[in-house]
Amino acid sequence: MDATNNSEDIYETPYAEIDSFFDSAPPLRDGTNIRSKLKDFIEMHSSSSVSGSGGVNRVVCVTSGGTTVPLERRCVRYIDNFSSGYRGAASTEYFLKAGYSVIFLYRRGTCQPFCRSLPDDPLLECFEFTDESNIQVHQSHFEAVKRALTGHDAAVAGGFLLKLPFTTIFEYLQILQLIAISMRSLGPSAMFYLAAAASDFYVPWKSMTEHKIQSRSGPLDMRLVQVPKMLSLLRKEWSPMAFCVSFKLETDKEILLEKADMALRKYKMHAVVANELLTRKEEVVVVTSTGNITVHRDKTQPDADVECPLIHLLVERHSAYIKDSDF
Ligand code: PAZ
Repeated sequence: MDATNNSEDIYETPYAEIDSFFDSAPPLRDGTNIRSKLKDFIEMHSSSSVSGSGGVNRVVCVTSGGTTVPLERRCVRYIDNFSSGYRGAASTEYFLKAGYSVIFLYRRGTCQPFCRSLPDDPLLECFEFTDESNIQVHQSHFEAVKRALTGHDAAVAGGFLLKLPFTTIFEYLQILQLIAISMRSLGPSAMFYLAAAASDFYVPWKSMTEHKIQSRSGPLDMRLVQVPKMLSLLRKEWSPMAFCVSFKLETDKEILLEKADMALRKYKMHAVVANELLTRKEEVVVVTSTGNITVHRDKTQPDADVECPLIHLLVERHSAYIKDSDF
């Protein structure tokens, strides 16, 4: 079952609802470690020691994959959604290529940057024993493995890629808040690219049962509460100077652009990327206050991604935004 919903767009989210979401969320595991990694990463890019350019580096937070909604505190069952994380992983690679540093906030187990062309079970399918002391890469997967290792190592070792995993909607929003607050100091050089499929409904921690729900009690009757919309808060308080791109997914083509346009205006996004479930790898529409731009994958190239022209366009828009900002 997918907890994604679209009835959000009409009313401004009261801050009390947001406070209540964070106050009642389970404490973030590993919060101290995440804060410290973020601090180091942002410090490095504020002083530009990585690029040596002397200015502030461009940093984008890419969110990727779907959030889960636990139904029990000792979670056996949860609600999930379809997102594979392909968009986020591919986009991360193109942002890195464009000279950005990336904070990749991803769902555990979903698609990773530089690993998109590996088979489903890379360990078992890419490697073979040659003798007792040697493991070798199969020739057929050599290029894919080389690309994954070199691309990933260069990005992480060079300090251009920070990967932070999440599973639940609680973790996702808690970490997003930490990232956004720490990116505030980057001013307009910061970008948010919110491609994760975040749940719209959840079970508040305080009303969640501790133990596994028992089937003997008959049909399950459970009330899900709406997840408060955090985008306004991100724009107004967490990182007000950042360039913000959110995504809108629909299955009904008729309402897609209208919903994207509503999100653009309501949350004061700089762009909303509208996509349909079935065609999301072929085409997206970038909705902005100055008009809509349809972006296609280059169909003459079998391996071309729609993310390539999409990131190119967004980088251009971000450059114009930085230029226009008095910073
Ligand atoms: O993760 P994926 O590559 O399978 O799909 C990408 C996507 C459809 C989740 C993304 O493009 C998107 O639209 N995210 C926002 C979904 C929403 O909450 O409307």
